[in-house]
Amino acid sequence: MTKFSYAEHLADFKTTARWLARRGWSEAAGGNMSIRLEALAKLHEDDHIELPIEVPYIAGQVILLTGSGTRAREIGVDAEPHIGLYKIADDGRHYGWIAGNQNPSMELPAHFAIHNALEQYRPEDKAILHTHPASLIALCHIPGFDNSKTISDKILSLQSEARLILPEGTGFVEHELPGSLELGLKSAEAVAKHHLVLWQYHGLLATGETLAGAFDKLEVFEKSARVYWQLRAAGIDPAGIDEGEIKNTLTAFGRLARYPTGI
Ligand code: 2HA
Ligand code: ZN
Repeated sequence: MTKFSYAEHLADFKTTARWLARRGWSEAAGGNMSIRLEALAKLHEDDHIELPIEVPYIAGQVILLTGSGTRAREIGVDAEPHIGLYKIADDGRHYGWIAGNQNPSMELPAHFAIHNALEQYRPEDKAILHTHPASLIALCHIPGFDNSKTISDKILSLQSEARLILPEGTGFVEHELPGSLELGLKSAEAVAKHHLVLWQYHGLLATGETLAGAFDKLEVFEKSARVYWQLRAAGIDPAGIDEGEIKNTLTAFGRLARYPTGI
């Protein structure tokens, strides 16, 4: 196996995976992660695998992506054998494996489509994290919790700082086949506005400047969902913090412009 060394990024994978496993959010081989890196000079010529989509914004860039069947609890011990390095061809329609793990996550189409959108809309976000947190998946089974606004308003109004960290709320994608191009394309559309995207009945996708940064947002959202379930278990259907108060808080921190208005 060709060796590669991106110590800083491997450390980000390792630490994040350790915490995903510790929190029970990536059971078995659930979840996957990737980091996009700037183009490197002439890394490889063998970028001939055809992509089901065009990703012109990340043409020539390289992506570190977790391998298929890799477990967070193992990546958290030794990241390198579980992560592959891929290069997007200059035509944005092909890619090739360069080094490391050679069997990419089934969510490769989603990761590539989302990196393409991030490069366009939020280029500072280089990391994508997908995982399966129970409190968030459970929300998808509540009647009416099938859109971005309802879920964001109900869940992020339960704790004073949740909306402050996630002013845009969460994006939402209805159930699609895991690993499908549709899931990737709808997620790519959602990340234009959101750092988080809830995949109905499946899990969460988070973006950040680093995996640790994406994990922060996931952690805040999941905490609020747990508060929600604790209240429901106590027989309370919480109204949440008043919207005026939420807007005051966002105003005080200069983030009101990121709060969506209307539907
Ligand atoms: O099992 O999480 O979405 C890997 C996944 C696919
Ligand atoms: Zn998944």
